[in-house]
Amino acid sequence: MAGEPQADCLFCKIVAGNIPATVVRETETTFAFRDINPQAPTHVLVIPKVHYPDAASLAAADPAAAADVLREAGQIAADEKLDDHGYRIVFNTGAGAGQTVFHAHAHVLGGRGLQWPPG
Ligand code: DGP
Repeated sequence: MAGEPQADCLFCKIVAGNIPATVVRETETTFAFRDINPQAPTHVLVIPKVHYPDAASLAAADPAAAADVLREAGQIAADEKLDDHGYRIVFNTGAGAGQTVFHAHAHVLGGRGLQWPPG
């Protein structure tokens, strides 16, 4: 069923504690952990505990959970003191845009200068 944990989803397994991760924050609806392949000094992934394949489908089905992900991203940026120099929240959507894990997730990136446009 939409939103339910998927047996073959890496991030559902991380939420369930079946795959270890360096946890940054957890709320009733979200889970945040450090990216295994960091692209910046701070690189945290914020995911909803419910399973949707990308951010747009999450927002359409469960706007409150999508808002929770964004709020957590902002809180992590503040906790990691990224506000002074700016940071980026990225939702890669679709394989052509670099999405490799099809469970909605926000990348929170900061701690270095970030170029625009991104590659
Ligand atoms: P994306 O390419 O936007 O789908 O981002 C997926 C991210 O997930 C990518 O930056 C690497 C990260 N990742 C993949 N496998 C693992 C894992 O097992 N643990 C952690 N912490 N991160 C992972």
